[in-house]
Amino acid sequence: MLTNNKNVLNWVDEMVALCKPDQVVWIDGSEAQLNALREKSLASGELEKLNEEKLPGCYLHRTIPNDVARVEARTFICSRKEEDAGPTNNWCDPKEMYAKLTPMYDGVMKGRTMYVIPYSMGPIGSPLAKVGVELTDSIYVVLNMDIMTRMGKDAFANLGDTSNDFVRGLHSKADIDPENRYIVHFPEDNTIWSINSGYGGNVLLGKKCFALRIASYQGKNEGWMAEHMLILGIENPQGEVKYITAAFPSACGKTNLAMLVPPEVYAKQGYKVWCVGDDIAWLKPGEDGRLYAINPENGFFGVAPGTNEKSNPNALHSAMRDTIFTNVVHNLDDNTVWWEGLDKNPPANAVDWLGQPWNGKESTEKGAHPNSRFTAPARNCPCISSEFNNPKGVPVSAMIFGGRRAKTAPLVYQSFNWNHGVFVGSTMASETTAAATGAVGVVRRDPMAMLPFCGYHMGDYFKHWLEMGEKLGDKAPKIFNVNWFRTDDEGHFIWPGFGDNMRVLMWILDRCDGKADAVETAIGYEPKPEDINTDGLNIDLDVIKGLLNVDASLWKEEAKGIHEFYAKFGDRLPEELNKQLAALEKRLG
Ligand code: OXD
Ligand code: MN
Repeated sequence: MLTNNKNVLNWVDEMVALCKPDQVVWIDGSEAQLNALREKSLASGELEKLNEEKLPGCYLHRTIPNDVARVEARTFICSRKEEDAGPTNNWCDPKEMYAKLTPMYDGVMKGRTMYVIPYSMGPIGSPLAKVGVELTDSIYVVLNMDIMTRMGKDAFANLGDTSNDFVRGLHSKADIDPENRYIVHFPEDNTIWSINSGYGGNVLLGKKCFALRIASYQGKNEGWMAEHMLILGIENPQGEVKYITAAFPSACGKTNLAMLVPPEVYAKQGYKVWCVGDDIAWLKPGEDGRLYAINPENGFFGVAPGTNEKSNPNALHSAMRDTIFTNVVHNLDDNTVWWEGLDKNPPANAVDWLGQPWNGKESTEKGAHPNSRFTAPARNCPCISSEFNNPKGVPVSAMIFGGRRAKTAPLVYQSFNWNHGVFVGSTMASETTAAATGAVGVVRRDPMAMLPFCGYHMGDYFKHWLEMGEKLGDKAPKIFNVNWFRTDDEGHFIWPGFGDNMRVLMWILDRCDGKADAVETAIGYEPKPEDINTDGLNIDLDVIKGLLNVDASLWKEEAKGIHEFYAKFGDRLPEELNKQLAALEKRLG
């Protein structure tokens, strides 16, 4: 036992009595203990050791084929009142849910070991950090939590002997039965129960379950925010760093933006980009009244396919050591890994994510699962920020929302003020692309990219955003919207994206510093086309003008869609957002 905290000890005792493991092992986080667990998982086949020279400290894991992604349909927010979960979450009465799941956990760890994982989300000792304890029967979970969180006895030291402020996470792989898979949150009890999955997002309970769903609820009650946002810093040639956070729905390149490589025009002047986080930000007003952000995580749980030297060299290098790969291709020739989009040279002598022999030169099947992952320590990232472990966090100058829109949203615009920015975030959306099944161009709304991750009623969540703006006053970050995905008539992307997105970020920072002009449009402030730096790009001013064009007829359609979407929230939608929508319609004429 690593703690004298009675709240922890009593709860662990209760869960042990329920799950009836053969053994209970407290995870202190020492290398000796972790090494013993690695050895054990190699012996059982749960992990395979990769080439120590090419990929030192790296392992491969395969999940079972029905367990490869988060399961939104089986994810629940069990608040006592149904209306507190809101219309965008699955809800069940907590008593009913405990009654349903308790028999499933009863004796589930017989013949197994229960690992007790203490961990901190955020730098240990930071006023913004929080403690969690995850109980699990999976070594894969222990080893991933070691990368993704600050795990081990120091997390308990920070909790102290009497605090009850820790998140209770209970996970069992059970039989990995998809019919009985549940990812359940009891926000009022600080509790998460996950059963019948072994896949990252469902079982690394510090990540989406705690750091977003439970934390968003805590943040509302405690005056801070848990957001699905990357955090990056841009350093100018004088060595000053300004920080930006950004929320995008999945498949919009969040990890790539977080680790952006500056284009030549900025690199040669001495600009640098630093990554603080690629997925989650916890934000709280600091002593000076500005909003400060920490990344509660300690690693990256990144999507492997499409990650390569060009799209994201920093992520690739992060995953070259001490990394766990899940559901990628195993190259048997040199005992390394491969995935679609890594390079143009798939291995012929390989095993695919299903564990079957796979010849990448001949097979028409994908070798890696599209949602295959790398779990890599943040410390490996070549552009990790020197402030990554700063307990105070970093001051945020700008917040960005974005999505994939073919025609509607311009390359970038600034909201008129905080409340208008909350409106912009609340209407965030992406269009389905030809790559997805179903109709093309269907708008899927994902407010603040939090739709699957908000642990309470989204109407109340918008209200919380508005209240944070009131508290921050003129110290609030400026809010922007970007769209890297405008297409021409042939459906080709117009904007080059990737590192060149920095050109847009620079306008954003210039606006924050009062250094750039703007043009007022119906939807917000836009750059003058000549204020987007195109040095070294083969793009003329007319193209930039096109990228900034606001088509009033499309926006009138958009406003209709927003009305429909807002109707879901009933009277919990803050009146301010209705006012913002009406004002937009008025400006559109
Ligand atoms: C993730 C997600 O895995 O947002 O980060 O789905
Ligand atoms: Mn995410």
